[in-house]
Amino acid sequence: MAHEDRPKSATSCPVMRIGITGLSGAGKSTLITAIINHLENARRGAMDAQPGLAAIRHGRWQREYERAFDYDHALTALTAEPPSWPESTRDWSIARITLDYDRRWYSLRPRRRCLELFDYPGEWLLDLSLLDWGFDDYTRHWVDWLSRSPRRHIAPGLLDDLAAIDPGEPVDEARMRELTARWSMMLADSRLPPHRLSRNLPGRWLMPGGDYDPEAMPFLPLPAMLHATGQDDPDGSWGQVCRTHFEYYREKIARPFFESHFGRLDAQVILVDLLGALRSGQSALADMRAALEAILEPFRYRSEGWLSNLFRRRIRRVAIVATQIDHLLPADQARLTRLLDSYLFELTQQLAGKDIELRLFAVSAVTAAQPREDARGRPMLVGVEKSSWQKIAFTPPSIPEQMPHDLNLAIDDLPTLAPPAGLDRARTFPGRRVDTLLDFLIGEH
Ligand SMILES: Nc1nc2c(ncn2[C@@H]2O[C@H](COP(=O)(O)OP(=O)(O)OP(=O)(O)O)[C@@H](O)[C@H]2O)c(=O)[nH]1
Ligand SMILES: [Mg+2]
Repeated sequence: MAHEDRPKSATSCPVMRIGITGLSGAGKSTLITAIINHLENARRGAMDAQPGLAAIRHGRWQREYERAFDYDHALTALTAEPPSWPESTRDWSIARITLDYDRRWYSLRPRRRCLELFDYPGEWLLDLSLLDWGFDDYTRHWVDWLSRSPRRHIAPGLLDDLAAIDPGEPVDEARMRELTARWSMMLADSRLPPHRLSRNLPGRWLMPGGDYDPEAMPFLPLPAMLHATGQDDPDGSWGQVCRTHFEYYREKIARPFFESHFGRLDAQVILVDLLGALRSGQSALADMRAALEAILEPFRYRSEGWLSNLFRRRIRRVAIVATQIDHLLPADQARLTRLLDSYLFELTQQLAGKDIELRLFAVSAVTAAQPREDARGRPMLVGVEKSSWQKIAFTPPSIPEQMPHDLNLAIDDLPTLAPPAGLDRARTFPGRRVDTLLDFLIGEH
């Protein structure tokens, strides 16, 4: 592992910091909880199958830090009777774990390392795309997205109403409030089933975090600006206000987040709800892939822009991880990895040979469904339904190994499950491939 020149923490322990992100509900908090649980149970063989992790003797979660990831809360929820999933999180936090290693007496490798898992909303990561945009680019993208299905149908008339605004006219506050309310609704509906679209910019509109209020400085795309003659819009006009607010958002909200956090990441994990996107079909799959391409753009081009420099300063490993695969039969879980591979083939091709290692994974952080056979010997899954707490048996849809080139693939709906009963902090949570993912991120090879 080439981490020897890492910064040290206050306790002089070399730090490895890994970003963990994914859109709301992708499974970040549950995966971080499962990772800490695996590391805490190192002594009990939680990671014995991974030679790269074999030297880890002990992992200890650190509670007493500012903005510490709330492992206590997640454990309380998962191990309660009946168990529930960790509550949804709305801001960033960091899980700090000290790792003690078994070393031979002559080994020069550190005997202790600090692992930091930086949990932040994937919605914010999507704002990467708009850092290079002017307000006209922002408008142009939204005109394109809103004029196509399914967004055209999610917000009927919204594009026309925005296009009818004369950027030179003074802002009408009531009209602004009405349109921003429709805008928020369009973003929320785009994100939710049945659409499950990913590129719902600006990212903090739906997921503001602690220090941003979208209503305080609202901005909307103004299609009429794209045909304007180029003269400056007067103060207080739609054009001037929306442009100023957009630039404020880009410079004072989005950019500082990347500047203060990204230069310090050694690796980045991006969780994707591939099963969710498959339930919604072609447009959700296309939008999610476009979002991933936009996010990984800084790695694709060897440009000297600040963004590329910032990202490539440290980040060497990127994992794209399909989550919640316990909703599938074991044979389909393996096929899902190949499907992910086929889905993201072009992206992995583009990044091959660049100075990052991109790897795809399909994991279940906490397996909630158990494989069984029905009376005729056919495989099925049993689990407990999340809202009704009823025990259910279901036959999940089978998964093909290849993604059709036009992404025209959809699977049937799947039930949402409650966590399994009987989880205990002192034993490894049942999961799939959490250890393989960890090995890729921090393993010593
Ligand atoms: N079956 C199963 N469901 C999971 C698993 N991980 C997450 N889920 C489901 O996904 C939901 C969201 O998981 P979280 O871990 O809270 O996801 P998150 O990305 O932290 O979500 P936010 O904090 O809202 O952004 C949970 O409430 C569960 O319903 C898993 O490993 N197996
Ligand atoms: Mg969370």
